[in-house]
Amino acid sequence: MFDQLRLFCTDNREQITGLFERFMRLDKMFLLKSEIWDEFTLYCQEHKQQRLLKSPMAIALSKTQEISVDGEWLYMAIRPRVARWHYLRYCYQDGAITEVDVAEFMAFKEKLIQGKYVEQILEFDLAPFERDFPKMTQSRSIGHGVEFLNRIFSSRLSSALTGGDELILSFLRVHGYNGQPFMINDRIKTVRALRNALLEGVEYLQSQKTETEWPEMSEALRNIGFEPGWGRTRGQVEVGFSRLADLLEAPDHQNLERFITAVPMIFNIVVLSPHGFFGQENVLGLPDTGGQVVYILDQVRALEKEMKERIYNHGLDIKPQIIILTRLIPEAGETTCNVVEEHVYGTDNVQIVRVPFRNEQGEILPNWISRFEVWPYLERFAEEARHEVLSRLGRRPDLIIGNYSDGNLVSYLMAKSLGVTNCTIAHALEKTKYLFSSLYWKEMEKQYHFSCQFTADMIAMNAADFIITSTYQEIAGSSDVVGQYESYSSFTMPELQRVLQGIDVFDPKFNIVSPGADEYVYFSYGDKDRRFSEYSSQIREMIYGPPHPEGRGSLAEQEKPLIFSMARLDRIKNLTGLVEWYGQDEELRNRTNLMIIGGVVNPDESGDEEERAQIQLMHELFDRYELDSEVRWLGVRLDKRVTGELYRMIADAGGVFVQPAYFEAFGLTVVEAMASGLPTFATQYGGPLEIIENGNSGFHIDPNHGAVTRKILVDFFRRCEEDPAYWQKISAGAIERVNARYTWTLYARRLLSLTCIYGFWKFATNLERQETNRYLEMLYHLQFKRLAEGIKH
Ligand code: UDP
Ligand code: LCN
Repeated sequence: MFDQLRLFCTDNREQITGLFERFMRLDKMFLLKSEIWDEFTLYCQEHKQQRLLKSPMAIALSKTQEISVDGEWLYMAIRPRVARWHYLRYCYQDGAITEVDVAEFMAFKEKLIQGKYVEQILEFDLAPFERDFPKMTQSRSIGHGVEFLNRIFSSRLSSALTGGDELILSFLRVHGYNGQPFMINDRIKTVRALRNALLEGVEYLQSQKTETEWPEMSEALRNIGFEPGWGRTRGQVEVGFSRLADLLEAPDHQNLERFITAVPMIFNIVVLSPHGFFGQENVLGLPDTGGQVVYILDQVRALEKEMKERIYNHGLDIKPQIIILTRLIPEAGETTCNVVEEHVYGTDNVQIVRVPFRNEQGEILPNWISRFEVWPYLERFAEEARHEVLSRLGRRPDLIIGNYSDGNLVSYLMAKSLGVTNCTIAHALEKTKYLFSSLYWKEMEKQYHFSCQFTADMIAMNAADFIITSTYQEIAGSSDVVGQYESYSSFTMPELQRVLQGIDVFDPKFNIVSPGADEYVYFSYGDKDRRFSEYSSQIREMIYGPPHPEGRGSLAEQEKPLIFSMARLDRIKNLTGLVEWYGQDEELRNRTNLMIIGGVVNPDESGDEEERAQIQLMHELFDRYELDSEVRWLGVRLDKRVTGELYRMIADAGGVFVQPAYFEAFGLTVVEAMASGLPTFATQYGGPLEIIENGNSGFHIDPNHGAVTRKILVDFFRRCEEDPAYWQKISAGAIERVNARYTWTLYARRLLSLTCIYGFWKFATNLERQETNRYLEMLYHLQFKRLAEGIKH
């Protein structure tokens, strides 16, 4: 592509110069994808250069994500395929196009911001540390890291085993619980002895009745060299023995995965989620408190259930335990965030444990603070949290799961000091949420402290043993859109750091494991027998009742279907955008009512800057478009059973759900609404692009093009009027999609299996990445801590 482009530019210098001068005259230093393409097509039209539209320049520009420009030079960042980048430089003076490296591209952007080239800046680059580390090469493999590792390492393992390597043997030896060894004892000293023991073991098992359980066989098997953990029944133990025998004969990756995931390794898990209000009631919708809380509470329930089932099938009698560590907030309003310990409903042994944030003098911070301000408190929090965990479990946990940037950093610190497998989950990487968040970090620093956050992200992501993402697009985007993790591959924060390789999305640590929606709460409106009818009148009152004390607006024409949306009242959620589209569209107003749940209606009750601005804007829109009899806005926190029934009641009346965010990392409300059977219209930026198949299980909307979105909505309601089966079709498609792809049972199975496999490979290979970890430690101590100390309260 590049050679053709260069040739084309030489042969068509005049047109190319004209086009690039047009870019320059826009008087912007940085142009983004859609702008670049729009300007290019306009140029072709205005200069009657339609042939350019089929030229190598058109191909290059269609893949250009960004252009940086000044009076002398123009730099293009081209992404020809998912997660692959090339950088080109164009010189106005001689018309030459040259390919440059990422460092030069960054340096040029820094120059534009700072007004001069700055030679010396911290360059952060992980590539040299990872040269020998196996990486995937195909973009379709991204997010399937464990399969890749299994494939490449099982062939290595195969040759190691033929050479008499004792790897499997030593791996089996490390397992046990509270002094009780599992799997094998020291009667088995070599691989050959293991093979013989397995043969002898199978022979013995075949002499036993099918229903015989481990305790009856334990003595005989112990004498051969086996300890508990192989299974509860004779049949299970035999399967385990045969699998291992097969594996020792010829390790293929599927067999290996099956065997490793059946080894008892996970009894205790620690989950970290410091920021926001983490609680089980009265919290959803408060600032920084949304899907992550819902995700974790559903996650731990599913994990505990799966752990119990696995432990039972291993033939062990151990009660698994999960601890969620969050922040203790003494002034916690109507929440329980001031309580040190809370049992998680619907579980046997899962606790929320709260540890405070302390200032330098050791005093406890009394109030909620924004997720953007937590950085100076995390190291101390990690230290206290570690003591808490050790004293409660009496041992190290088997897995630490970090959530969001702060939780991931704490999990990094804890896993490092405890030597435990560490998994991180981003939920929402802020970098792609805010335009130019790294380039203009300085301007945003006071409010957002992205210098800390992006540095913390790089440390935690690179130190994690494995990373779970909810979708593929979260890692690597799509052919047109840059992925959230991909945005960390290279970027610059002028005057602070230039990142040449921050994260590599081809790293096999990435695995897509999608969350679900609690199936006991979010199920189809058509499932009449399961409905929570006890809430019907309360919900009817909520929707159609007179003005609500914590709301604004009451619906005058109750027979119209509802457009519903619910989210935290963050700017990015764009609930105000939806209200504005509605206000502007007469037909939509005639055909439907709008209901919004989010935030609080009184700005004085909000402690969050962004939320206050949104509340004010919402009131302005009500006034400007006179919406009080067509839009109902409630600033309430609902129990999730009420929410579930609310979705369904809106579906009963032919309504829809709209998720209008400028960007949504995943979007649990989207999955909840779809599971309830609501036709769902959700942003095309982020997770919903992958959750919804446009036109089948819902619709994508573009929050930046309100008029188009309004038309999509109006067309839908028109079509439903002509053909009511259309609503049913989309509703059924939504339910089907969620059932097939987004369930917590699938999630828990996968997460536990990943923990076993990464644990094994970490033990068996050099997955430890010691060099990388040493480098990250420097970044933590010399860069992150210094930045964090700059934030004071
Ligand atoms: N939610 C709620 N009340 C609100 C706002 C949100 O109950 O006022 C719940 C919603 O049902 C969903 C979660 O909070 O379970 C929001 O998750 P999502 O992934 O959609 O967005 P996030 O808030 O995490 O960005
Ligand atoms: C955070 C978000 O912003 C949402 O998009 C996700 O659905 C949620 O976390 C759960 O991962």
